[in-house]
Amino acid sequence: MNHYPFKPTPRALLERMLFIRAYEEQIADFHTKGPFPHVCTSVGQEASAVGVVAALEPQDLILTNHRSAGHLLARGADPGRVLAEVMGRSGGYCKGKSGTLHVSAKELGVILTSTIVGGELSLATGVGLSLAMQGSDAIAVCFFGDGAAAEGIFHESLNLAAVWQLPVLYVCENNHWQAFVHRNETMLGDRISPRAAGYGVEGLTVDGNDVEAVLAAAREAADKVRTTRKPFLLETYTYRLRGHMEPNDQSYVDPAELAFWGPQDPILRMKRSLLERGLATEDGLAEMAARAREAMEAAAAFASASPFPDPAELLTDVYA
Ligand SMILES: Cc1ncc(C[n+]2csc(CCOP(=O)(O)OP(=O)(O)O)c2C)c(N)n1
Ligand SMILES: [Mg+2]
Repeated sequence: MNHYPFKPTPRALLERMLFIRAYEEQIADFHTKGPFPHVCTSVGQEASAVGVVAALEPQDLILTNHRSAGHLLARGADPGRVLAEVMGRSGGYCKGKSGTLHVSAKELGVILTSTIVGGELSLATGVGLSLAMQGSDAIAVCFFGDGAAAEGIFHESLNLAAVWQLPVLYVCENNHWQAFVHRNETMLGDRISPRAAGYGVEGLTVDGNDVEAVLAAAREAADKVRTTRKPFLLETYTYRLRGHMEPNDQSYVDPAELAFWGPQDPILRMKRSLLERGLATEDGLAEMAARAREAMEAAAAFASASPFPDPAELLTDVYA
């Protein structure tokens, strides 16, 4: 698979979502087999990652949160190296020193995973300032959750980006959950994007489970940020189909909610759409999914065979 850049045809969009899903399933599979690091998966949110990232240019910089694998893989990260990082192996993107919660892939412009909820928001504003000072044509893109949007740092980051006119595309993945707390307990109203108006920033909510709708909205938003050099708040309205982290636990989730969102799975929807439009066959879709699974088996073999970092490397690549 040619990881990056890719031409976002309808089939390629589905293929990349399947690739991410297969990666997350590989993580879940590891958890059924024995001790494995906790990982926050993004099952159900693949359209948000793929649609937004497909709208970006190679020079753009991405900051993300604890649910970052989809963003990395959408950008073309090698799943073996992402997995190796999760497992603390030297073959990982950060030589096994970051783990899942801090992984970055500088060569892909994915410069930060923040495990501090909302931390990516203020850092993205800082990256936007840096791009503005350099006169760059790149934009910064910041993925964060609905929970982060309830923090004070959201206000400070958007306000400053608006006042200083910084080229940042803020992408709120509103997945209905904030760890083990339903967003109904922490916010009134359904949407995050109307908050943008309070800062004089343009905001938009898109159906985050429709990958082509996300791509179209993200293109429009990214173009605006690129040309006006002002921030934009895009909300991808989606749903987290698994628990907060692996191993999966959804005992606290209302089964009726899961039953509603299950059929809204972005991969199911895109498959149906391709079949209806005659852009794929059932056999073709099965082959596509099988290729993704094979790629993940190879990734798992690579990561498992990768050695742990040499203790002599403990203090290299570390800022003090
Ligand atoms: C500052 C801070 N507070 C609390 C946590 C613990 N925590 C990790 S993820 C999370 C929920 C985040 O929810 P949201 O921003 O909606 O992101 P999602 O997990 O849904 O992608 C919390 C509270 C943390 N990592 N950082
Ligand atoms: Mg959330």
